[in-house]
Amino acid sequence: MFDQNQLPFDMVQLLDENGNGDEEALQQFSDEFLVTLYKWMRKARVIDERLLKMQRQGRIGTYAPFSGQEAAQIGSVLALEKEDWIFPSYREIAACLAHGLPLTQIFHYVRGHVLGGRTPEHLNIFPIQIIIGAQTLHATGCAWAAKLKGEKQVSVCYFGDGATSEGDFHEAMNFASVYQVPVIFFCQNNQYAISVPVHKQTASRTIAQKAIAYGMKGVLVDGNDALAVYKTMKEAVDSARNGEGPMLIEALTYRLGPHTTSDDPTKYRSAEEAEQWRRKKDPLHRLRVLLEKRGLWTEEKEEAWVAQANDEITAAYEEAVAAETGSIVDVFDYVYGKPSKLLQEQQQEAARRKQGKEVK
Ligand SMILES: Cc1ncc(C[n+]2csc(CCOP(=O)(O)OP(=O)(O)O)c2C)c(N)n1
Ligand SMILES: [Mg+2]
Repeated sequence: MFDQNQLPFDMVQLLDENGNGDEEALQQFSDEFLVTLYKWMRKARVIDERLLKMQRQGRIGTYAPFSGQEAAQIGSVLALEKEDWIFPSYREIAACLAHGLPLTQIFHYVRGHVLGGRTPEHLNIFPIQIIIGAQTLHATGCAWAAKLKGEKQVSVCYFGDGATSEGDFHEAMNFASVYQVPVIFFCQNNQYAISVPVHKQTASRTIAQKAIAYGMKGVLVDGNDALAVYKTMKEAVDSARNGEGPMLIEALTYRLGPHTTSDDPTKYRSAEEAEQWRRKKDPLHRLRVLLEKRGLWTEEKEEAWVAQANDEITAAYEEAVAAETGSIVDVFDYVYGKPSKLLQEQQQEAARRKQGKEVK
């Protein structure tokens, strides 16, 4: 039988589960950077927990929690330049925020407001993708455009382990490598696609090794180690920016919560399994230990950071609630740059019905 263990895919890790690592390797990260990284991750955790509660209170719609995946998202996004494009799925709320998306936008999105699908003009963040894997093609196209125009922007698509079974993923990988476009395929392998565990998703030992077939570099990184993720992503982005083509990164992580607020994970995995990850491999814990060793963390600071995050959440929520409710007539404006004749007719009909008070 083919022995996949021969393939060169050791996991990149700088900080182990207890916050220890090679001192020399850790010296490359400044105190300021470590605090920024940790504060973002802490804030992301608070936001995720609040959003989950708000869904239970009926304040927002269906929500896909990302707790456990903060290091993968924040670590990777902080390695980008503001001009770089990101193509998120519904799971990457933390990545979107750290790349500049205002929290109010997230509230618009989870409250089903039309504004939630529109990124403010100056931000290079694609709308949140629900169709599994589709954004891999959009990112590849965007990166190809940058290459043709001679621009230096890199495109990063975020997707899950389940997305690697979609044709879109393979088409995007193939095209990106043939045309050597500056795109990074960043897979958050959180080990489940709803109820399907990763060993039922693929027979490959790693997702990273799928890169070999397309003639591109693949790297497996500990997705709960924010420093390893940052370093891996920085190298990938620098090389793509220098014209050295695409890369596939597999960040091995774990979704601590349900797939979405409509899911009950106890139906397909043991509570014990999730608890083990929460207790032993929490991405925040190991970074906090490092910060503490450097004298950068105290309980008071933590409390202040959490309080600040909570205030921001309350303010963003209130701003979103105060926004004028959209009308059914508006949604047609945001489908294409120039609306088709059919859409125009539908919009006119919606306007007529609205006048007749048949719709809102
Ligand atoms: C093309 C397509 N097929 C099926 C679905 C239904 N669906 C929503 S989420 C999901 C699982 C995706 O798992 P993964 O790619 O691992 O991402 P994760 O949710 O774990 O972040 C599926 C099958 C969909 N949204 N799009
Ligand atoms: Mg998954």
